[in-house]
Formats: sequence, structure tokens, C-alpha cells
Amino acid sequence: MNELKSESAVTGQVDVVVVGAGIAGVYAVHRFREQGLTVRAFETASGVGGVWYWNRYPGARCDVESVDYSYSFSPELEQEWDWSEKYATQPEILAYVNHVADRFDLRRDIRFDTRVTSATLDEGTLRWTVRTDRGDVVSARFVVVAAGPLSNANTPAFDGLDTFAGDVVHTARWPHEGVDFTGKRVGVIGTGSSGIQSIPHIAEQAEQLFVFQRSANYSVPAGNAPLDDATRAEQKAGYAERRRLSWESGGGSPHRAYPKPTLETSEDERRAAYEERWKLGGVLYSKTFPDQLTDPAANDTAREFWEEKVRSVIDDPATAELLIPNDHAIGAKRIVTDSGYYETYNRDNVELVNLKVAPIVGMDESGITTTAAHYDLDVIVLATGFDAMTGSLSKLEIVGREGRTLGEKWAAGPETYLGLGVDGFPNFFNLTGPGSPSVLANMVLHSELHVDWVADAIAHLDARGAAAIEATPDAVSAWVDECRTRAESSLLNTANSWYLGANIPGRPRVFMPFLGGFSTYREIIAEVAESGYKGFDIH
Ligand code: N01
Repeated sequence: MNELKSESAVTGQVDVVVVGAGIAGVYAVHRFREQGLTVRAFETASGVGGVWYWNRYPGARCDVESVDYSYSFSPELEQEWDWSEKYATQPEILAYVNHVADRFDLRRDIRFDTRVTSATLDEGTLRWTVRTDRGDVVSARFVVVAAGPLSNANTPAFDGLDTFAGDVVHTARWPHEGVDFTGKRVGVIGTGSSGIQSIPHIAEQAEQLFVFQRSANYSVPAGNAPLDDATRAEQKAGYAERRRLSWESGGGSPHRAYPKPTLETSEDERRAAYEERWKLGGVLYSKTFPDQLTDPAANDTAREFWEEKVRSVIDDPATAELLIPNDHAIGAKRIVTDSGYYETYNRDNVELVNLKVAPIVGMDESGITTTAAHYDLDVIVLATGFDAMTGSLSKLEIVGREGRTLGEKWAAGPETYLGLGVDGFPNFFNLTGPGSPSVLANMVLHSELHVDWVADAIAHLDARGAAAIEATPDAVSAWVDECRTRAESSLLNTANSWYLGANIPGRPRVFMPFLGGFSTYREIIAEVAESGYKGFDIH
């Protein structure tokens, strides 16, 4: 195998090709290598980090506590890394992933600035030929895609966007040198997590900020705080227990829902529970009570408490009215974790534009036109999200048995067994994607869970001298039913969210993550492995 830094194309044979060097890909390189496998990873970016490499917009911050959003595989790593804040910023997480890559000497197996374009199965040898945009051609026994569920930035097809004379930046492709908004008239389109996190920072710099909102979202303050030495020491001493609780939890962090259903509590008790979660901050507010995302009446109590809090910090009641969602249950789209978002609308230089009553018609040289007005702008910020879950995979041509592509197979929506296997695609694994808890869980622990499962499966094959592991069509169909049934009982299935592909015109409406919870999923896949990989053909 050629030196990966070289300009010349990489050729040869390896055990595993890993696609992507974000949180999951970086760990995959380490784990497979530890198992004695040869590994080649390809990464489109110039460095490791995945979402944390690309999403450099001001205010980008994780909504899982730093101490939990960190690898668990190395106790030494846990002890030596110091997080500076309760919820880490993008630069700190990126520094952490870089530290991991250096500490475990992973870069030598990663080829950066290189996009995998195709992976094609040879049915005779059961090997995959992987090709890249730099002319690399590598033959691998296994292909492990770690491209991430939120990596394919979505730029809606706005009429005339390319005629705009100012700068256009996407939150998920933020310029490395940053953007100076000083003295500028700025338009932000989109009020999901990326918009809501960046808007307060842009407002502080810009001369004038217009926020173009199509749908209002629920956001809860992060309750972020610096971590002092005593807290850090306490967290490090308690890591083992914290991890145990996380592995046994519904979402991969150590916090538990209130031990009673919502409506079996008194109002005082309920408010105290919401208040406690509010102080914890962010996304876990949607899981204060165990039935909050299944029982509409329970959900209503969470929404009412949220509404009271939010209205109390917005000066103008008419603006508050626009910022309160009226089209989905709280938590049915991912709750945003913000710092000073609603207060930003009290500033004189910020105006909320309601696209529900006056949609965007298009852009021209000077700005954005809606059906009601024209807005003169110097910069347009697209906080318009991602073609999530399947978007990055669909850019790769993955050709399985009988020349059938994964895109064709998934035309009506992704179909997997355990999120890990697809019939007709032996030795092909997609990490943390559809059919697994994916974005509903702590992605660092989820990545470890998936990589460890795949590594164990490979060891199982090697111990038996088997060539391949392949999901059976029956197992895929049963798992698709299982995922659908679980989604049907949840309020998450009722919103027009990216969990269902509802944000991308033409995507089939299918709830893609597995909704049974992280620990349940972990038990299921462990049991499948222990049973000798039932539901998979091993040949
Ligand atoms: O994307 P989104 P995001 N015209 O899809 C609007 C994770 N994340 O990048 O709702 C006008 O949520 C769209 O409007 P609507 C997190 O899991 C985490 O913000 O479709 N508007 C919406 O307001 C998150 O859920 C963090 O009506 C248009 C916005 O753009 C996920 O990534 C930080 C439009 C897109 O919101 C995605 O978040 C950042 C159009 N044509 C991201 N098209 C953390 O805190 C789209 N919109 C860890």
C-alpha cells in the first residue's frame, strides 16, 4: 500500500475500507487495527472530526454534556483530557478528535481530501472494489461507511441564489477563516439548531439581522457553565458509573426520566421536575417524563411549561407569538439547545421575518424577495440543514449483488437489519444510520457500539474461516416492521422533521432511526451476536 500522504493513487488490498474520519471513522481505524486488521480510511475533509470539522459557525456547541460526549474505549484518554465547559464548543470537540487521532497514531491510515465515489461487490470473491475521486482503487473484504447521518448539507433550490452579489455561507460548510459580520446586513434562513445557535452571535456583530423563519422550533437554554477543577475531578472519578448508566439508558447519557408518568404527578411535582430538567439544559427536556413523547396530554404539560418560560424573556408579544411553534409536539423535532436565542429578538437590530405568511420568492443581486417585501443584504447565511441519514450514502455508488445499487434498493426508504446489514450487500456496514438509534442517542457511544459489533462480527468470521456475513431478506423485512411499529406509537412520527426525510423534496416519508432506545437496541444486537448472528447468513 502506498504512503497515504502521497499524491499518487492508492492501490492494493486491505481487510477494511472505512469511509469517513469523523467520530465513528476515527474509532473504527483504531479498533480494527487493534484487532490485527489492515485498514484504509478515506476522508473528504482535510482533517478528522466529521461534523465538528465542517460546522464551524459561531455558537456551534454540542447538546450532550462534554463528559458524556467523549470516547469510553480508553480509561487513560478519559483521565488525561480536560473539558473546559459543561457543553463543549465545536473548536474544543475538534481539538479532542485531533488529539485522539494523534494519541493513537491514526492519521497514517487515513487519506484526507479524498472522496469515495463507489464500492462495487465482486460476487465471485466477495471482495469490494472501492474507488475515490483521486483515482485510488482499493480491494477490501469489508466496507464500513462512517459518513455520518448529518453530513450532507442541504441547500434548497432558491431561484436566483447564484445571482446574489454578496457572500452566501452555509452553516455546515462554514469558512475556516470565519465570517466578519461587522457593519453588515445579514439574512439567516432557517431556525433549526444551526440557525438558533448562530443567530445570537451574528446579531451581536451585524448592523442588521433578518431571520427568515418558516417553522418555529422549540429551544431550551443550554445552561452551559465552565467546568472547574473540582467538578472535573469528580467527573473523572465517577466515569465508570457514569458510563454504566449511559450504556443502560434510552439515549446514551446517564440521566434518567422521572420515575412516574407525567399525569400521575401533582402539578407542583411536575413543575419541579421540569424546572430541574430546564436547569440541566437542552435536549433532555423532551425526556423529563417517560411518556412525554408518546402521550399528547403529557406532552402538552411540557409544552405549556416551555411556553411560559420562553414568553417571559421576549419583550414583544407579537414576536413571541411567531416564535412559539403551533405545528408539532415539543420534542417531536429535535429540541434545540441555545444560549440567549429568544432574548436576541429584544435587540433593535434583529427582525423576524415570517415565511409562513410571505414565503421566499427568490434572490437577486441585492438580497432576498418574499411575497411581501424585498430585503437588501450583504450576507446570506443558509442554516437550512441536511439531507439527513441517507444523504451522504446516496452520493456513493454502492453496487451489491446482481449489479443492484443501494440507492435502487432503498428507493422507497432505507431497509436494514439492525441498521447494520442489508440483504444483497455482504460485508457492507453502515454505522449509526437508519435502522439504529442513530441521532437519537449520544453519537460517540453509539459509534463505539457499532464499531465494536462490526469488529466482533469480523472476528467471528475469521475464527470460522468464513468469507462473509450477509443479512437475510426475512431479517431485514422483520426489522423494518419492528422499526415502523415502534415509530407509530411515538409523537416523533408526527412532525415534518428530517428524521422522516420530510425536509427534502422527493424523499420517501419513513421514520429512519430505531425508536426503541439505546440500551434496548444494544441488548438486541448483543443477543444477535451471542446467538451466532441469527438473521445473518455466514458463508
Ligand atoms: O437543520 P434543520 P439544522 N425555505 O433541518 C429551514 C443537529 N445539530 O442544521 O422547519 C425556508 O433542523 C427549515 O424550515 P422548516 C441536530 O440534530 C445539532 O439546524 O423545514 N426555510 C429549518 O428551520 C439538528 O436537529 C447541533 O420549515 C428553509 C431550517 O432551515 C440537526 O443537526 C447543532 C428551507 C433547517 O433546520 C439539523 O439542524 C446543529 C427553505 N427552502 C445541528 N429549507 C447541536 O446543538 C429549510 N429551511 C449539537
